[in-house]
Amino acid sequence: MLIRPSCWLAFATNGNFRKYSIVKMTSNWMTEKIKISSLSIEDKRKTYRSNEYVILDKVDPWHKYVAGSKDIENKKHTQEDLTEFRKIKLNEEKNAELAEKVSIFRGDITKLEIDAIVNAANSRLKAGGGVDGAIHRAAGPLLQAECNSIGGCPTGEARITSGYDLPAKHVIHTVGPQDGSAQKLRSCYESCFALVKEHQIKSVAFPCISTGIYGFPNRLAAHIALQTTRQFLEQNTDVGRVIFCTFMQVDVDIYETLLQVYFPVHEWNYND
Ligand code: AR6
Repeated sequence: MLIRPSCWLAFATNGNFRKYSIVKMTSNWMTEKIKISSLSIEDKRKTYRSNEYVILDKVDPWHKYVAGSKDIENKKHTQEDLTEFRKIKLNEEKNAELAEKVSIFRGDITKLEIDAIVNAANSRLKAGGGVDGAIHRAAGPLLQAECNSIGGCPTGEARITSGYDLPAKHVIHTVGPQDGSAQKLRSCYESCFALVKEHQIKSVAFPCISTGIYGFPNRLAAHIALQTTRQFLEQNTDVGRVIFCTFMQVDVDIYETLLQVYFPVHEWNYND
């Protein structure tokens, strides 16, 4: 029987047991990681901390989302949006295929039952606030134990762990910039996609990295997310779904506007 991780945390309050319990936490996360990866989906669902989870089929692909939203075409991009958009060149032949692969999901990223969710972490990989705090609470203490074994992550890079009690199999931790650097935020998305490719992840969800506590401008952050995603999906056909998880109304509006530009569902696009 696997002893619940909370027992080890309780033991850690006693000085004599501290070292012993940390060793146990380390072996615990390794054991649990292996165990989770071998569970059937039915058994894995019994380990989730919350009964509310969202399966991938319940997240509409972008072309369906557009068809089902009455006023979405009233959300117009600006001239500045087009200037930013024209920094990348689309392979227009991929428009229809890619409009089935990207999605907007509004809500709590910890509910998604997918291959990987991305965490907007800090460079020490210590549970913080915002989406990071939500992910650690939903995954349980073994997530922190595995993060501790990694040690840290520089800004603009990414590290992967198991998802433990989350519905997501993996968590990809990336550290967004605190200084407004667009280059470093781009590097976050590219580093996450490098791990997606390396680990053969088929579905991944991103929160709006750096736009909360780290204060990055929401609109430019969305351009960077969409540019890197478009470029990755054009080159990597194995990945089936990329979900943009929006939590604030401001981001819902921005993503609904800009996805129409980067992932056009019409015959034409804004480079014409
Ligand atoms: N699901 C999806 N998105 C969420 C959730 C959630 N449960 N909770 C918040 N967001 P932030 P950052 C959105 O501040 O700016 C932590 O302390 C939120 O509305 O979480 O990269 C870390 O440890 C916003 O749109 O991340 C770091 O120290 C987005 O997630 C620092 O915050 C990102 O906001 C990282 O700051």
